[in-house]
Amino acid sequence: MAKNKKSVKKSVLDFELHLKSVVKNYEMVQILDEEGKVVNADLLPDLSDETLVKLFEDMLWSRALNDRSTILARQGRLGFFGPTAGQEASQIGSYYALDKEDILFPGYRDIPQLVLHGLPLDKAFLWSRGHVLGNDYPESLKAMPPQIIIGAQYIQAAGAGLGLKKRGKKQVSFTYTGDGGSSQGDFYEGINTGGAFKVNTVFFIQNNGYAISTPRHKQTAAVTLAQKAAAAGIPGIQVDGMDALAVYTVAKAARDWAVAGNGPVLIETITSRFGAHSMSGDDPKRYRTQADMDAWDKKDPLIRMRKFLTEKGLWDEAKEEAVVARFDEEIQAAVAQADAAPKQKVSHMLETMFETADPITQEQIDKYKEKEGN
Ligand SMILES: Cc1ncc(C[n+]2csc(CCOP(=O)(O)OP(=O)(O)O)c2C)c(N)n1
Repeated sequence: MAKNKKSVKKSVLDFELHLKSVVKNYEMVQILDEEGKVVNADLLPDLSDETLVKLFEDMLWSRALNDRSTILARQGRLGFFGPTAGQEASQIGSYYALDKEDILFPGYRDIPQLVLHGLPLDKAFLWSRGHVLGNDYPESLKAMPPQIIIGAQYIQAAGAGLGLKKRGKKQVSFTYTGDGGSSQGDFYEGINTGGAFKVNTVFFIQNNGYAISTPRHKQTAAVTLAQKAAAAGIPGIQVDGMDALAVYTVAKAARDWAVAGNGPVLIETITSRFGAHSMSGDDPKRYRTQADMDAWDKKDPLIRMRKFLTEKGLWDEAKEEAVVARFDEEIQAAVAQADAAPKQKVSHMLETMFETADPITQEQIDKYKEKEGN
């Protein structure tokens, strides 16, 4: 047998060194610190003052939506609601890097991005209530309904990314899962397929530290979630998920990379959800310490963006009061619109399941219609 010319160095078996080098390769990207000071001017995105202000306004809108939805859920006026407060930089910052023509595969917590992409807010409320009209999307909206099966959207996004690639489109599919989602088989299948076919996709993991009550360190032994990309042969990058400008910059670079035909990117945003997992009886105080929650409160994405804009002379308290009051009015109007939707009937649900009903479904539709008296 021919001898290897180069002998493998003994250090290859130094697994501790290996782990350390992996950590080194996945340094978290940050542009704004907690005080809103620019700590990495090289990466500062070239956004106009107008866009910076709009980005912050959309983050405030998302917080207002979270706060109003929390109240509505407590009143029993919503069905499922996954709180989003704390994740505004991760969600809105990333969304700003994407295009209206890109295809969104959201998870259940990604309602803000879905609404910004074009889902009327009253329909988002109807979706929450399990109403069939909540899935009745405008023709122009390039998005799937929010995925409840954690991780499943990764496979679908990879498939859509492959379609875009094969058609030579300058568009991407983009999708979000959580830290828990990154332990799912679907997650690995999605990024693996994406890497093998160099699809037009941007994959996000919003690492908010908990999968319901399971902390990130019990979820996986991986040092970072971004490094999971290595197994798929795609770039993985970790970004401060409380810093909207950093998330935007990384997401924009990833989109450019994918659109240029290089394949997908996996982005891990380090973030925190300030509220409960959902409104179905979860109490974070039972699995999070007060010190942990206080530390994350200081990293609030709204605080640093507000300070940054104020320092630039683009923002003040009066502006904030006015926009937040307007958002609350708009959100309440959308609730009223959802309340006015026709009461859901079983026949309606069955009728909207297939474009053309098969004979058995049709029989059921007819039976229900008779019962419902129409
Ligand atoms: C395949 C699957 N298993 C279990 C569940 C139940 N479940 C709903 S949310 C959730 C935790 C998800 O946590 P993570 O992915 O970190 O996302 P986050 O909710 O924190 O945004 C689980 C286990 C599910 N929806 N789908």
